[in-house]
Amino acid sequence: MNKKNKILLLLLFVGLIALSSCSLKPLKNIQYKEFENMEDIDSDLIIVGFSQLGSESDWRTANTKSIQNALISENGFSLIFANGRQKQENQIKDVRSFIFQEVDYIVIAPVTETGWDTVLTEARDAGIPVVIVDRMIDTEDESLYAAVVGTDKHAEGMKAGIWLEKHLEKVKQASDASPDGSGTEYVEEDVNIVILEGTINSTAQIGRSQGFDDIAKNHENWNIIARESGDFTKAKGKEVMAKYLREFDDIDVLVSQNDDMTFGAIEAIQEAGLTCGVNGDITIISFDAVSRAFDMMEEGLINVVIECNPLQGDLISEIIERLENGEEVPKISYVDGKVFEAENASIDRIGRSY
Ligand code: GZL
Repeated sequence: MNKKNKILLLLLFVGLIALSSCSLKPLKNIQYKEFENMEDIDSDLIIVGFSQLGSESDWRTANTKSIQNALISENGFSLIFANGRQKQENQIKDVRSFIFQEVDYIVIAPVTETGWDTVLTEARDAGIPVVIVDRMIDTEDESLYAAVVGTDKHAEGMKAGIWLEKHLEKVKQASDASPDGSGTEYVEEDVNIVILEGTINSTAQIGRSQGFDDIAKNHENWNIIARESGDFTKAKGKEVMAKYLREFDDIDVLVSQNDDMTFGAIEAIQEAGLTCGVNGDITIISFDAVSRAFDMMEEGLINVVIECNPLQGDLISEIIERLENGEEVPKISYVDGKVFEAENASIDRIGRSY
């Protein structure tokens, strides 16, 4: 079916939805590009259906903007966006809607790793290439996707563990050189760690947990006394941290797998009458590096943030163009991230776009 007919079908589909809106529940969260008239439709546009997993965090907002800003008509694209609201069943419906509309490509940020084989087999059988972004899917069948664009979550978890090793070494050196000159023997005290995990079975939760654990297992005095999901949201992060603070009276370190959960945890810590961050009661390691996290590092409330770069739109656009031209593309492409510490936050944030 040529592009013109595809777009006619799309308009017919939209028209049917509009006419039947009184009876059918409109396909929620599906935003259609409005075409004034046929002349507005450039039949050479590459039509992309984008199933975003949700809008749960500042990181997700930046990721969505990056992709929407890259897949624009000036760059040769027509984007259909769907927000899955952090539910796999919504994303599966959205992907099926894209298949029905015979889009040219499907881009999906899968909320969790498992349960995608059936719907992605339907996409493959319909001849629609799929680009997985941000998080990964767990499948034996690599033919279900043409490419993956994301970040190395296991490496991010290891960076957090390595930072904590260095931080504790600095504390030890400061203790050994204690001002009273007594050369107090630094006792390898127990380091009590609590973890706020992201959405369970998401690549970010799996990778960051395994990466941190791979470092923690080398330290007998590191005690991970609690780990529970805050589902990457501020509200749930605050709720779980408040529970930790009720259960434990000696938390030394919080490892929070995204900044939004960290923001909630900081509120819980302060409401419990404790301090956090640089020279605080509780050392905080966070992930993402969104703008508000830099604000909090500048206030000394967060010690370190492990960056997970959400700006993936340009790379996705480039990969789709190469696929469209029949070129080979890497199966997995990672965007790099850095480690930002409170002491350097004011300088490091200069020029950042999110
Ligand atoms: C990481 C991404 C995570 C972010 C969270 O790649 O999947 O999801 O760390 C977001 O902020 O909710």
